[in-house]
Amino acid sequence: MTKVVRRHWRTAAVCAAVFIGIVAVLPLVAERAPARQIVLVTRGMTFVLEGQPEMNPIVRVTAGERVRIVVRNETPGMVHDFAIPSWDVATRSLSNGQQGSVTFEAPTAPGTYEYQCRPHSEMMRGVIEVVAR
Ligand SMILES: [Cu+2]
Repeated sequence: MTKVVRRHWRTAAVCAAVFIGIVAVLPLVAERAPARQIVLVTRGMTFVLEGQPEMNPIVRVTAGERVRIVVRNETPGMVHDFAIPSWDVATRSLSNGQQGSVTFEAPTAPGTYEYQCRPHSEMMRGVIEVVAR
């Protein structure tokens, strides 16, 4: 083989390797669609959306949407968590200054679901509203 032909073979092999690599990785990337992030912080014995005043707000998500809810405990001296009992998701217990998260795919049908802090479920509770696309 001449030098030129050998170089072409090497280029073709590199291209093939890159192509196979892309094809192999694409399904993984597609499965991990980025989740929209919603940040809740605790204020005393309530939840608020970061930067907003409303206590225990309605958290709106779109049907089928992939969502990550990050919860940060900003209540000195209190342990909180965040759970959506009917979906069986919950953070671990969070001390002041700690944060946890839950990631989920919202149901495809509109509806309302309760969220709560399990240790203080009488005061720290609200609704996740799944709205139609
Ligand atoms: Cu709590």
